[in-house]
Order: sequence, then C-alpha cells, then structure tokens
Amino acid sequence: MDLPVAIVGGGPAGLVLALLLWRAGIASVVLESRSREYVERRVRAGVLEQGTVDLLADLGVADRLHRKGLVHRGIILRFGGEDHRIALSDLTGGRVITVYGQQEVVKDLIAACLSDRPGVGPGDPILFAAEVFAVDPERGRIRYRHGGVDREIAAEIVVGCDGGHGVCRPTIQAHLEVFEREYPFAWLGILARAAPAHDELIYSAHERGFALHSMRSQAISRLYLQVRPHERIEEWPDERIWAELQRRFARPGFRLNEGPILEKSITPMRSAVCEPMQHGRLYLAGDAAHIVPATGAKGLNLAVAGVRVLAAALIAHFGSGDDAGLAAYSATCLQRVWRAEQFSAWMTAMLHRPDDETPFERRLRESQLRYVVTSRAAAMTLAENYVGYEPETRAPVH
Ligand code: RFL
Ligand code: PHB
Repeated sequence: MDLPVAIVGGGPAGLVLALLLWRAGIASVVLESRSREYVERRVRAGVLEQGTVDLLADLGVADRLHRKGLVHRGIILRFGGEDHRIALSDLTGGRVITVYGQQEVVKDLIAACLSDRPGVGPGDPILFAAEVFAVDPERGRIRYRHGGVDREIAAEIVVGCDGGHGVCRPTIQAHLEVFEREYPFAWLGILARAAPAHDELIYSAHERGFALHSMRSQAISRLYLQVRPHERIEEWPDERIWAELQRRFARPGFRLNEGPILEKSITPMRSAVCEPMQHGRLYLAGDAAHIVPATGAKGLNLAVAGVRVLAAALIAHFGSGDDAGLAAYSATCLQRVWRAEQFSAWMTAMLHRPDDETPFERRLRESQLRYVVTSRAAAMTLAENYVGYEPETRAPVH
C-alpha cells in the first residue's frame, strides 16, 4: 500500500477529513479533478450549523469565519404579504447559525492542508487537476489522470468524497440500495454586488413560486428563485431575474437592492441516500453518499458531520486496530442523514409551489405555513432541525 488513506474529491467533505486525519498523524492524499482556482470560486452553500463552526474552530481554520461570518438568530418566513420570524435561538436554547460562503470554507481548508503538511505522502497533500476514473473497492487501487498521464495509487482505505456526480458511488452501486426522489423544481441562484435588503434570511412562499433572500456580506446578496427543472440559464437575462425576484419578495415598504450579477446558475432539486455508505475498502461521505434539496440548508453540514464520524472510526482503526467504529459508520451517519432528508423534503414541500398544485393541496400548504408561525411546538420543530439536530445522541422521550 502506498498510503493508509486516499480521498477522492477536495470539497468540504474531503478536505475536512484530510485535516482531521492529518492532525491525528494519519497520512492521506486528496485527489481533486478541478483546479485550485475553480474549487475556491465555486459558489454554493452558505448556512453553517453551530456544530460545523465548532469543528472548523477545533481544526484551527475558523479565524476568517469568526471575523467575516454573519451570526443569525432567526429566519423570516414571508407569505400572504406578511413576514413571520422564526426565532431560532429563543426556540433552541440559544443556538445560532452562521452565514459564510462554502467557497470561503474551502479556501480556509485548502490553506490549512497545504501549510500544515507540505510534502507529506507520495507528493503533495492535495493533487489538483487529478481526475479519478477508476476505483477498485476490494484492493484499494485508484487510477487517475494527472498532467496528461494515467497514474495509480493504492491505499488501505479509500474515501469517496467526490460529490453527487463523482465516480465512487457508481463503482459500488450494485452493492448498495439507493433511495431517490426528484422534485419538479430547480433553483436559479445568483450572487450579486448589492447590499442585502434585510439582515436575516427570507424564505418567501409566493404564488409565482418560492424565492430565498440570503447574503454573503454587507455588500453581497445571494438570491434564489424556484424555476422548472429543465429551464436553461440563457432564458434568464439579468433583468428578468431581478423582475421575478422583486415580484416574489413584494411587500409594502420592501424592495430588494439590485446590482451587478457576479454569478448565476440553475441546480435541480433532488434527494438521494445510499445504504450502506460503504463497500469493501471504499467508504462514501458527503454528497457522494447523500443529497438533500437545499431548502433545509443541510448538505454541507451533513457532509462535515459524516466525515467527523468517519475520522474517529479511522483513528481507532489505525491507532489500536479497533474496527467497531468503521463497522458502525454507515448506520451512525444514516440516522442524521434521514433526519435531514425528512426536514429538507418537508421545508421544500411547504415553501414551493408545484405547477400542478390542486386547490386542495394549496390549502394544505397554506395551513402548514400558518401552523408553523402560530404554534410554538411547530416553530420549535422547524428551529430545532434548522440549527442542526443530532438523532444519534437522543434517547426516546416518554
Ligand atoms: P462537493 O462539494 O461536491 O465536492 C466534491 C468534489 O469532488 C470533486 N470530484 C472529483 N475529484 C476527483 N475525481 C473525480 N472523478 C471527481 N468527481 C468529482 C469535485 O470537483 C468536487 O470538488 O461535495 P462534498 O464535499 O460532499 O460537499 C457537499 C456540499 O458541497 C453540498 O452538500 C452543499 O453545497 C449543499 N448546499 C448547502 N448545504 C448546506 O449545508 N447549507 C446551505 O446553505 C446549502 N446551500 C447547497 C446550497 C448546494 C447548492 N448547489 C449548487 C448544489 C445551495 C446550492 C445552490
Ligand atoms: C445560501 O445562502 O446559499 C443558502 C441559504 C439557505 C438555504 C440554502 C442556501 O436554505
């Protein structure tokens, strides 16, 4: 074997895992198909749970996050022309979320990986522009193309952190059960140089469809629109995007600030979970193992929570030969994964308007929205899940 651990994919899951292992003295290499510039610019998630922030702080990569991250204690649900605040902190004994761009997390993690462990393993700790095209899950062999040349390495454990469109899950698909759901919506997301129009996130359930107001700083807004799954970004010139956003956020006295659009893209919404999250020497983590629709803001947080479980299991395996953690990895993670799947599907159903919604379904949805903003129990359910729920630590309530 060339190495104890090889990690396919340098997104949040792969990078957090590499750092956790390295801090425990376990060498690994991260093979990432894209360039460093590309992964550091890829705009995605923005909401970090307290547990995610705490883990990044433990890893010593949260200085910038603490300086630039925006701490939020509530979110707004906007419907029927009114705002309703869900007081996340008051409802959860003081817990908060932090708004900080995923690409900033990725930048911080890459800087830490490269400064911590220069030249560890068979070369660099992270190989960028190294596309994995074959993994042998029984023997731990990985084939990848780097610098125009096909290469191979072998590791005792291979971790597939290669996201929702990688090679690792398809390689072992025959040994897994995959649970999937496609939603009849996609999200058109933009990043704009415009001050956020409100200091909290606004989830707006409008009759023309869902819209979300988020931000990255005092000067940058992050905004999303529900669109149909097969719409193309070319059909959405900037003026059309702003006009639609203004309509879906319309409320007396409220107007979004507009500005140059720095990035725009369309992402289909889907759910997927594979069980188990492992076969042979290959373990799956993050989006490679599970996808959630973004309405619940859970994907990045689940990815980080999962690799924390895996890192502890690998440290026991390499430290004392104790494999109980590795054997339990999948079952432990799946409890939290399914909680996040249910919450994300529920938020999605409550806030989005399907084209073919019947009058009956519409009234059910309106009733659900009213219930969440008038019942403390219902608001608490939303808040408890939104800030991050850990089913693996909970006993039944009698
Ligand atoms: P990633 O981030 O997709 O990283 C996978 C990496 O693997 C590389 N790769 C390969 N490398 C080598 N060889 C191959 N054959 C490879 N194939 C792929 C890729 O280049 C990439 O670098 O997965 P990871 O690490 O599991 O992280 C998951 C998160 O990225 C994802 O769950 C979140 O972005 C989801 N998400 C959100 N999550 C949250 O917790 N809070 C949010 O507010 C939130 N908002 C969002 C989101 C995702 C969105 N999109 C665009 C999907 C909002 C949006 C719009
Ligand atoms: C974001 O800021 O990108 C964001 C916020 C909340 C979500 C999804 C994405 O539910």
